[in-house]
Amino acid sequence: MTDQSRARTASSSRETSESRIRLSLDLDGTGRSSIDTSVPFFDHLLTALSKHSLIDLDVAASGDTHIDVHHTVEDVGIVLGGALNEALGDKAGISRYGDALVPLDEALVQAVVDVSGRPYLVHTGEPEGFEYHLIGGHFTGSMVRHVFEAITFHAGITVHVRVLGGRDPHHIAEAEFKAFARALRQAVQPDPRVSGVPSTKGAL
Ligand SMILES: [Mn+2]
Repeated sequence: MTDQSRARTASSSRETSESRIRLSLDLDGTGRSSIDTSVPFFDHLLTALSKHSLIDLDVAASGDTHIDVHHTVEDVGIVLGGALNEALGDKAGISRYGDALVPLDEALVQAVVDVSGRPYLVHTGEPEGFEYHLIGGHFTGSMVRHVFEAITFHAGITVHVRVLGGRDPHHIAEAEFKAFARALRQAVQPDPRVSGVPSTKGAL
C-alpha cells in the first residue's frame, strides 16, 4: 500500500541568467491553479494541464522573453518535471499507466503516460508548419514538443503524444496538453489494489 499519509506535493525554484521560476504542485489536488509565467499562451496551457489532471499547480516565472519565450517556457518544463518526480516519491501504490484521447473541435490527440522511471518521449503528428506558427503572436509551435521533452526528461516518465488530427494550432496545442493531463491524472492516481511499487522489478 502507498503511504496515504504522505502529502504528494513538491515545491521547487530555479534561477539562471535566463529565467527565474517558482513552482509548487499537489498531485492530490482538485485542479486549482495560479499561473503567471509572463507567457500568456503558456499560462493557458498550464491552466488546462492543472484543470484536467486535477494536479494543483502554482507557477510564477519570469525571464528573458524580450529575446524569445524559449528559455522561460523550457525552464518551467524542467522545474515542473522535477517537481512531478519529487512529488511521486517512491511511486508506491500508483496506477502507473494512463491514457487519454481528447478532442478540441477538429483537433484530436492521444496521450499515454507510463510513470516508468525512464525518460522517453515519442511525439508525432503535428501538421507541417505547426512548429513555425506563432500561437497568440508569441508562442512558437515548436515549443509544444520542447516543453514535453523537458517535462518528460525531468519527471523520468515515458510519454507518447500522437496528434491524430487538427488544423488550428491553438486547438492542437491545447488538445495536446489536455490529453497529457488526462493521461497523467490516471497514471499518478493511487490504486487501492496495488501493493507497493507497481513493477516486477520492485522499483521505478
Ligand atoms: Mn531549448
